[in-house]
Amino acid sequence: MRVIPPSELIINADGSVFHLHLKPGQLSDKIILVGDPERVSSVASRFDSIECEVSNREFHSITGSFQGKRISVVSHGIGTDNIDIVLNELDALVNIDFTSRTVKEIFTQLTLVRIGTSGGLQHFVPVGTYVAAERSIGFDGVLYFYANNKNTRDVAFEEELLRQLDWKISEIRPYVVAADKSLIEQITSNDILKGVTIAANGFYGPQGRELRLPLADPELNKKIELFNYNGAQITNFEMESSSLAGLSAMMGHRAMTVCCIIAGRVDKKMNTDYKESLPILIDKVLNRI
Ligand code: R1P
Repeated sequence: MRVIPPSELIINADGSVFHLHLKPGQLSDKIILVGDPERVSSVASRFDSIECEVSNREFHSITGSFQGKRISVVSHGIGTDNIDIVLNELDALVNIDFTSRTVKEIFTQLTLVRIGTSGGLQHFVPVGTYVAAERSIGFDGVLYFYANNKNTRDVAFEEELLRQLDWKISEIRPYVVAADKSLIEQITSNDILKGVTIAANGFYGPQGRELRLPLADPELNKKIELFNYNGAQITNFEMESSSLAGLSAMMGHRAMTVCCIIAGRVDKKMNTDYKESLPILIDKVLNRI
């Protein structure tokens, strides 16, 4: 059996995993992921009891009980690269024996729901809408570093995307992955739109925001708005759903992202009071997870 060396799986002196600072046993198999470390406290404020709370860098975690369900809420910061850290460490906490440094014989499946904020890319996705990423388009490259990533990707969708967007950024090939189907059914209802979400690898240029630096393809957002693949249109931009869905599928976990639209990128509108609409989404996910 392969023993994973200390340089590959870094365990802190107190027995916790390198970045998250969680120890095996402190994590529930039901996990809510949020970007903002402060949002962790907001989710946990609804818990009936708190079991543990740890914090390191942007990674803030609380495990507790909500109406009889043991739930962990973990912040991942911003970006698909952070998701690589969070997913690998969450998976290691349940599927690797920290003493023998070997993969456990019995697999533990995690259920992961990311609650995020997002920019709408269509008139039918106005500020205030809740959108679940049934499919994600990754502008990042995280998945490409793992073997057999093609098995989790929708290559036909990717080809159509490159064609319709007349993709000019040849150094990057966007990839397409699906969220866990059963989890999407469990979490969404008529109140949450099922959409196609782009996980951008940046907030400004990669989402078509031009401040001082000109864009490589100034027409990209317009083409994204017009894209249509068998009736599916691209609904929103955020920054994590692709690597979350892709890595989770490859590891055998159930994962999805649901976002509250706080900016209308087509209408050029912004809701700076979004902290008011997120609690409603948090309650829906807590009740349904
Ligand atoms: C950018 O401001 C951040 O907000 C969105 C993006 O995905 C990115 O993480 O989500 P969160 O509000 O969950 O962080």
